[in-house]
Amino acid sequence: MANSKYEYVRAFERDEVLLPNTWIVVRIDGRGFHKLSTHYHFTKPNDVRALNLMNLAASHVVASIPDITIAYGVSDEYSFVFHKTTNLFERRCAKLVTTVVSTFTAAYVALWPSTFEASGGGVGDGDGGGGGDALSLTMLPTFDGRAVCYPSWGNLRDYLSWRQVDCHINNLYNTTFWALVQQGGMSPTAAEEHLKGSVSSDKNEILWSKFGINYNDEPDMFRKGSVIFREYALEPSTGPKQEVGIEGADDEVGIEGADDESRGLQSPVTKTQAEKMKKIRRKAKVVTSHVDIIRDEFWLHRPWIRSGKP
Ligand code: DGT
Ligand code: MG
Ligand code: MG
Ligand code: MG
Ligand code: MG
Repeated sequence: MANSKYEYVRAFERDEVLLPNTWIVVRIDGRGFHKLSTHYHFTKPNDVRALNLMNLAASHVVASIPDITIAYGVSDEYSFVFHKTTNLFERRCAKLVTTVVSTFTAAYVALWPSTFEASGGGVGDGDGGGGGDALSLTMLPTFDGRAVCYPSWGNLRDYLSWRQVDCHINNLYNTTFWALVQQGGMSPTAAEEHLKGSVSSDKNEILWSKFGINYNDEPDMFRKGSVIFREYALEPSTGPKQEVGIEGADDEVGIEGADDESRGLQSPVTKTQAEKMKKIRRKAKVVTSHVDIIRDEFWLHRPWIRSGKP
Protein backbone atom coordinates (compact mmCIF):
# COMPACT_ATOMS: atom_id res chain seq x y z
CA MET A 1 0.00 0.00 0.00
CA ALA A 2 1.32 3.39 -0.96
CA ASN A 3 2.13 5.81 1.79
CA SER A 4 -0.25 8.70 2.08
CA LYS A 5 0.43 12.01 3.75
CA TYR A 6 -1.80 10.80 6.56
CA GLU A 7 0.32 7.76 7.32
CA TYR A 8 2.33 9.59 9.99
CA VAL A 9 -0.57 9.29 12.47
CA ARG A 10 0.46 5.67 12.99
CA ALA A 11 3.34 7.00 15.05
CA PHE A 12 0.84 7.93 17.77
CA GLU A 13 -0.06 4.27 18.40
CA ARG A 14 1.42 2.66 21.49
CA ASP A 15 1.43 -1.02 22.35
CA GLU A 16 1.75 -2.32 25.86
CA VAL A 17 3.71 -5.56 25.59
CA LEU A 18 3.38 -7.85 28.60
CA LEU A 19 6.51 -8.99 30.40
CA PRO A 20 8.11 -12.04 28.80
CA ASN A 21 8.32 -15.36 30.61
CA THR A 22 5.39 -14.55 32.93
CA TRP A 23 2.02 -16.27 33.29
CA ILE A 24 -0.60 -13.96 31.79
CA VAL A 25 -4.02 -14.05 33.42
CA VAL A 26 -6.87 -12.35 31.60
CA ARG A 27 -9.80 -11.99 33.96
CA ILE A 28 -13.18 -11.01 32.58
CA ASP A 29 -16.13 -9.93 34.73
CA GLY A 30 -19.77 -9.29 33.91
CA ARG A 31 -20.65 -5.62 33.85
CA GLY A 32 -23.47 -4.75 36.24
CA PHE A 33 -24.52 -8.37 36.70
CA HIS A 34 -26.24 -7.49 39.94
CA LYS A 35 -28.77 -5.60 37.84
CA LEU A 36 -28.70 -8.07 34.96
CA SER A 37 -29.37 -11.05 37.23
CA THR A 38 -32.41 -9.27 38.64
CA HIS A 39 -33.63 -8.24 35.20
CA TYR A 40 -33.57 -11.83 33.94
CA HIS A 41 -34.74 -13.35 37.23
CA PHE A 42 -31.67 -15.45 37.94
CA THR A 43 -32.22 -17.92 40.76
CA LYS A 44 -30.61 -16.81 44.04
CA PRO A 45 -27.94 -17.35 45.14
CA ASN A 46 -26.88 -19.63 42.25
CA ASP A 47 -28.57 -19.91 38.88
CA VAL A 48 -27.45 -23.19 37.30
CA ARG A 49 -28.36 -21.97 33.81
CA ALA A 50 -26.35 -18.77 34.21
CA LEU A 51 -23.33 -20.68 35.55
CA ASN A 52 -23.59 -23.27 32.76
CA LEU A 53 -23.68 -20.45 30.24
CA MET A 54 -20.52 -18.90 31.73
CA ASN A 55 -18.86 -22.32 31.50
CA LEU A 56 -19.94 -22.91 27.90
CA ALA A 57 -18.69 -19.51 26.80
CA ALA A 58 -15.38 -20.00 28.65
CA SER A 59 -14.98 -23.48 27.19
CA HIS A 60 -15.38 -21.95 23.73
CA VAL A 61 -12.64 -19.43 24.55
CA VAL A 62 -10.25 -22.15 25.75
CA ALA A 63 -10.99 -24.35 22.73
CA SER A 64 -10.42 -21.53 20.27
CA ILE A 65 -7.22 -20.19 21.87
CA PRO A 66 -4.71 -23.06 22.29
CA ASP A 67 -2.28 -20.82 24.19
CA ILE A 68 -4.71 -20.78 27.12
CA THR A 69 -3.67 -23.57 29.43
CA ILE A 70 -6.38 -23.38 32.11
CA ALA A 71 -9.36 -21.24 33.07
CA TYR A 72 -11.20 -20.79 36.36
CA GLY A 73 -14.64 -19.28 36.81
CA VAL A 74 -17.01 -18.26 39.57
CA SER A 75 -20.12 -16.04 39.61
CA ASP A 76 -19.87 -13.59 36.69
CA GLU A 77 -16.08 -13.82 36.32
CA TYR A 78 -13.60 -16.04 34.51
CA SER A 79 -9.80 -16.10 34.60
CA PHE A 80 -7.95 -17.35 31.54
CA VAL A 81 -4.31 -18.34 31.98
CA PHE A 82 -1.93 -18.03 29.05
CA HIS A 83 1.14 -20.22 29.28
CA LYS A 84 4.20 -18.18 30.19
CA THR A 85 5.89 -19.07 26.90
CA THR A 86 3.02 -17.72 24.79
CA ASN A 87 3.89 -15.32 22.04
CA LEU A 88 0.32 -14.81 20.87
CA PHE A 89 -0.10 -11.30 19.41
CA GLU A 90 3.53 -10.70 20.44
CA ARG A 91 2.09 -10.54 23.98
CA ARG A 92 0.38 -7.24 23.25
CA CYS A 93 -1.92 -6.57 26.20
CA ALA A 94 -4.78 -4.90 24.35
CA LYS A 95 -4.94 -7.61 21.69
CA LEU A 96 -4.98 -10.40 24.28
CA VAL A 97 -7.58 -8.82 26.55
CA THR A 98 -9.96 -7.65 23.84
CA THR A 99 -9.79 -10.95 21.98
CA VAL A 100 -10.66 -12.92 25.11
CA VAL A 101 -13.43 -10.52 26.14
CA SER A 102 -15.09 -10.39 22.73
CA THR A 103 -14.75 -14.13 22.07
CA PHE A 104 -16.33 -14.79 25.46
CA THR A 105 -19.12 -12.23 25.04
CA ALA A 106 -20.00 -13.43 21.53
CA ALA A 107 -20.28 -17.01 22.78
CA TYR A 108 -22.25 -15.96 25.88
CA VAL A 109 -24.82 -14.12 23.78
CA ALA A 110 -24.96 -16.78 21.03
CA LEU A 111 -25.50 -19.58 23.57
CA TRP A 112 -27.97 -17.67 25.74
CA PRO A 113 -31.13 -18.92 23.95
CA SER A 114 -30.24 -22.62 24.08
CA THR A 115 -29.05 -22.41 27.69
CA PHE A 116 -32.03 -20.56 29.07
CA GLU A 117 -34.79 -21.76 26.80
CA ALA A 118 -33.81 -25.43 27.04
CA SER A 119 -34.60 -25.26 30.75
CA GLY A 120 -38.23 -24.45 30.00
CA GLY A 121 -38.12 -20.73 30.43
CA GLY A 122 -38.30 -18.84 33.66
CA VAL A 123 -36.17 -16.05 32.37
CA GLY A 124 -38.24 -12.99 31.74
CA ASP A 125 -37.34 -10.11 29.52
CA GLY A 126 -37.77 -7.76 32.38
CA ASP A 127 -41.04 -6.33 31.13
CA GLY A 128 -42.89 -7.87 34.00
CA GLY A 129 -44.85 -10.11 31.67
CA GLY A 130 -42.64 -13.08 32.41
CA GLY A 131 -43.31 -14.53 28.98
CA GLY A 132 -40.26 -13.53 26.98
CA ASP A 133 -37.05 -15.53 27.05
CA ALA A 134 -35.15 -13.35 24.62
CA LEU A 135 -32.31 -11.10 25.57
CA SER A 136 -33.67 -7.60 25.55
CA LEU A 137 -31.70 -4.88 23.82
CA THR A 138 -32.10 -2.76 26.92
CA MET A 139 -30.04 -5.26 28.91
CA LEU A 140 -27.37 -7.00 26.84
CA PRO A 141 -24.66 -8.81 28.77
CA THR A 142 -21.25 -7.17 28.50
CA PHE A 143 -17.93 -7.95 30.18
CA ASP A 144 -14.82 -6.05 31.14
CA GLY A 145 -11.34 -7.51 31.13
CA ARG A 146 -7.83 -6.99 32.46
CA ALA A 147 -4.49 -8.73 32.21
CA VAL A 148 -2.12 -9.43 35.08
CA CYS A 149 1.33 -11.06 34.79
CA TYR A 150 2.51 -13.52 37.41
CA PRO A 151 6.27 -14.09 37.40
CA SER A 152 6.36 -17.52 39.07
CA TRP A 153 4.34 -20.73 39.12
CA GLY A 154 3.87 -20.21 42.86
CA ASN A 155 2.35 -16.76 42.24
CA LEU A 156 -0.01 -18.20 39.63
CA ARG A 157 -1.08 -21.02 41.96
CA ASP A 158 -1.72 -18.45 44.69
CA TYR A 159 -3.78 -16.34 42.29
CA LEU A 160 -5.99 -19.31 41.39
CA SER A 161 -6.23 -20.33 45.06
CA TRP A 162 -7.29 -16.77 45.90
CA ARG A 163 -10.16 -16.97 43.41
CA GLN A 164 -11.28 -20.38 44.67
CA VAL A 165 -11.16 -19.33 48.31
CA ASP A 166 -13.21 -16.28 47.34
CA CYS A 167 -15.73 -18.60 45.69
CA HIS A 168 -16.01 -20.66 48.87
CA ILE A 169 -16.35 -17.69 51.23
CA ASN A 170 -18.95 -15.93 49.06
CA ASN A 171 -20.95 -19.06 48.40
CA LEU A 172 -21.12 -20.08 52.05
CA TYR A 173 -22.28 -16.58 52.93
CA ASN A 174 -24.80 -16.37 50.07
CA THR A 175 -26.18 -19.86 50.73
CA THR A 176 -26.75 -19.03 54.40
CA PHE A 177 -28.08 -15.56 53.68
CA TRP A 178 -30.65 -16.78 51.15
CA ALA A 179 -31.67 -19.73 53.32
CA LEU A 180 -32.45 -17.26 56.13
CA VAL A 181 -34.44 -15.08 53.71
CA GLN A 182 -36.16 -17.67 51.51
CA GLN A 183 -36.73 -20.48 54.00
CA GLY A 184 -36.40 -18.64 57.28
CA GLY A 185 -38.67 -15.75 56.30
CA MET A 186 -36.16 -13.11 57.41
CA SER A 187 -35.89 -9.75 55.73
CA PRO A 188 -32.61 -9.22 53.84
CA THR A 189 -31.63 -6.59 56.41
CA ALA A 190 -32.34 -8.93 59.32
CA ALA A 191 -30.40 -11.76 57.63
CA GLU A 192 -27.45 -9.47 57.06
CA GLU A 193 -27.55 -8.38 60.69
CA HIS A 194 -27.83 -12.02 61.82
CA LEU A 195 -24.68 -12.97 59.89
CA LYS A 196 -22.60 -10.01 60.96
CA GLY A 197 -19.34 -11.18 62.53
CA SER A 198 -20.10 -14.86 61.93
CA VAL A 199 -17.32 -17.27 60.95
CA SER A 200 -17.54 -20.29 58.63
CA SER A 201 -18.47 -22.74 61.39
CA ASP A 202 -21.33 -20.47 62.53
CA LYS A 203 -22.78 -20.46 59.02
CA ASN A 204 -22.41 -24.22 58.67
CA GLU A 205 -24.22 -24.56 61.99
CA ILE A 206 -27.06 -22.23 60.98
CA LEU A 207 -27.55 -24.15 57.72
CA TRP A 208 -27.59 -27.49 59.49
CA SER A 209 -29.59 -26.69 62.63
CA LYS A 210 -32.18 -24.36 61.08
CA PHE A 211 -32.59 -25.80 57.61
CA GLY A 212 -31.13 -29.32 57.69
CA ILE A 213 -28.66 -28.30 54.99
CA ASN A 214 -25.24 -29.97 55.05
CA TYR A 215 -23.13 -27.39 53.24
CA ASN A 216 -20.79 -30.11 51.96
CA ASP A 217 -23.71 -31.63 50.06
CA GLU A 218 -24.24 -28.43 48.07
CA PRO A 219 -23.27 -28.85 44.39
CA ASP A 220 -19.52 -28.77 43.68
CA MET A 221 -20.05 -26.12 41.01
CA PHE A 222 -21.43 -23.74 43.66
CA ARG A 223 -18.79 -24.51 46.30
CA LYS A 224 -15.68 -24.85 44.15
CA GLY A 225 -16.40 -22.91 40.97
CA SER A 226 -15.45 -24.26 37.54
CA VAL A 227 -12.11 -25.30 36.07
CA ILE A 228 -11.59 -25.70 32.33
CA PHE A 229 -8.54 -27.42 30.88
CA ARG A 230 -7.40 -29.88 28.23
CA GLU A 231 -7.54 -33.49 29.31
CA TYR A 232 -5.20 -36.00 27.72
CA ALA A 233 -5.33 -39.75 28.01
CA LEU A 234 -3.15 -39.96 31.09
CA GLU A 235 -4.18 -42.48 33.69
CA PRO A 236 -2.36 -41.31 36.78
CA SER A 237 -4.13 -43.61 39.23
CA THR A 238 -3.40 -47.09 37.83
CA GLY A 239 -1.22 -48.95 35.35
CA PRO A 240 2.09 -48.08 33.73
CA LYS A 241 0.95 -44.62 32.71
CA GLN A 242 1.02 -43.67 36.36
CA GLU A 243 4.79 -43.54 36.11
CA VAL A 244 4.59 -40.96 33.37
CA GLY A 245 2.25 -38.75 35.35
CA ILE A 246 4.24 -38.86 38.57
CA GLU A 247 7.58 -38.50 36.81
CA GLY A 248 6.33 -35.47 34.94
CA ALA A 249 4.97 -34.14 38.18
CA ASP A 250 8.32 -34.39 39.92
CA ASP A 251 10.04 -32.59 37.12
CA GLU A 252 7.51 -29.96 36.39
CA VAL A 253 4.94 -29.42 39.07
CA GLY A 254 6.66 -28.75 42.37
CA ILE A 255 5.23 -25.61 43.92
CA GLU A 256 8.65 -24.18 44.59
CA GLY A 257 9.52 -24.61 40.93
CA ALA A 258 13.20 -23.75 40.78
CA ASP A 259 13.19 -24.43 37.04
CA ASP A 260 10.52 -21.78 36.67
CA GLU A 261 12.87 -19.05 37.74
CA SER A 262 16.02 -20.43 36.18
CA ARG A 263 14.60 -20.75 32.70
CA GLY A 264 15.91 -18.04 30.41
CA LEU A 265 13.78 -15.48 28.64
CA GLN A 266 14.28 -17.32 25.37
CA SER A 267 11.38 -19.66 24.71
CA PRO A 268 12.80 -23.20 24.69
CA VAL A 269 10.27 -24.19 22.04
CA THR A 270 11.08 -23.95 18.33
CA LYS A 271 8.50 -22.65 15.87
CA THR A 272 7.87 -26.09 14.35
CA GLN A 273 7.50 -27.62 17.80
CA ALA A 274 5.10 -24.86 18.77
CA GLU A 275 2.96 -25.47 15.68
CA LYS A 276 2.89 -29.18 16.38
CA MET A 277 1.84 -28.61 19.99
CA LYS A 278 -0.82 -26.18 18.88
CA LYS A 279 -2.30 -28.87 16.65
CA ILE A 280 -2.32 -31.43 19.46
CA ARG A 281 -3.93 -28.89 21.77
CA ARG A 282 -6.61 -28.07 19.23
CA LYS A 283 -7.54 -31.74 19.03
CA ALA A 284 -7.53 -32.30 22.78
CA LYS A 285 -10.73 -32.62 24.72
CA VAL A 286 -11.59 -29.46 26.66
CA VAL A 287 -13.23 -30.43 29.94
CA THR A 288 -15.05 -28.52 32.65
CA SER A 289 -14.90 -29.76 36.20
CA HIS A 290 -15.61 -28.53 39.69
CA VAL A 291 -12.63 -29.61 41.74
CA ASP A 292 -10.18 -28.34 44.31
CA ILE A 293 -7.28 -26.51 42.65
CA ILE A 294 -5.76 -25.25 45.90
CA ARG A 295 -4.13 -28.53 46.94
CA ASP A 296 -1.38 -30.11 44.82
CA GLU A 297 -3.34 -33.18 43.69
CA PHE A 298 -5.07 -31.61 40.70
CA TRP A 299 -1.77 -30.29 39.36
CA LEU A 300 0.25 -33.44 40.02
CA HIS A 301 -2.05 -35.43 37.76
CA ARG A 302 -1.98 -32.86 34.97
CA PRO A 303 1.64 -31.82 34.50
CA TRP A 304 0.95 -30.50 30.99
CA ILE A 305 -0.91 -27.49 32.35
CA ARG A 306 2.32 -26.19 33.79
CA SER A 307 4.78 -27.53 31.23
CA GLY A 308 2.69 -26.47 28.26
CA LYS A 309 3.61 -29.78 26.59
CA PRO A 310 1.73 -30.67 24.57
P1 DGT B 1 -19.44 -4.75 38.16
O1 DGT B 1 -18.73 -6.06 38.02
O2 DGT B 1 -18.64 -3.80 38.98
O3 DGT B 1 -19.86 -4.16 36.85
O4 DGT B 1 -20.81 -5.01 38.98
P2 DGT B 1 -21.58 -6.38 39.24
O5 DGT B 1 -22.98 -6.01 39.57
O6 DGT B 1 -21.40 -7.33 38.10
O7 DGT B 1 -20.88 -6.94 40.55
P3 DGT B 1 -19.90 -8.16 40.81
O8 DGT B 1 -19.22 -8.61 39.57
O9 DGT B 1 -19.03 -7.79 41.94
O10 DGT B 1 -20.87 -9.29 41.34
C1 DGT B 1 -21.54 -10.19 40.54
C2 DGT B 1 -23.04 -10.00 40.64
O11 DGT B 1 -23.68 -10.96 39.78
C3 DGT B 1 -23.59 -10.22 42.04
O12 DGT B 1 -24.45 -9.16 42.37
C4 DGT B 1 -24.40 -11.49 41.94
C5 DGT B 1 -24.69 -11.62 40.46
N1 DGT B 1 -24.69 -13.03 40.10
C6 DGT B 1 -23.68 -13.75 39.57
N2 DGT B 1 -24.05 -15.04 39.41
C7 DGT B 1 -25.33 -15.13 39.85
C8 DGT B 1 -26.27 -16.19 39.95
O13 DGT B 1 -26.01 -17.35 39.60
N3 DGT B 1 -27.50 -15.89 40.45
C9 DGT B 1 -27.81 -14.63 40.85
N4 DGT B 1 -29.02 -14.40 41.34
N5 DGT B 1 -26.96 -13.61 40.78
C10 DGT B 1 -25.73 -13.85 40.28
MG1 MG C 1 -16.30 -5.85 38.63
MG1 MG D 1 -19.53 -8.10 37.59
MG1 MG E 1 -17.93 -10.41 39.60
MG1 MG F 1 -7.82 -6.19 11.16
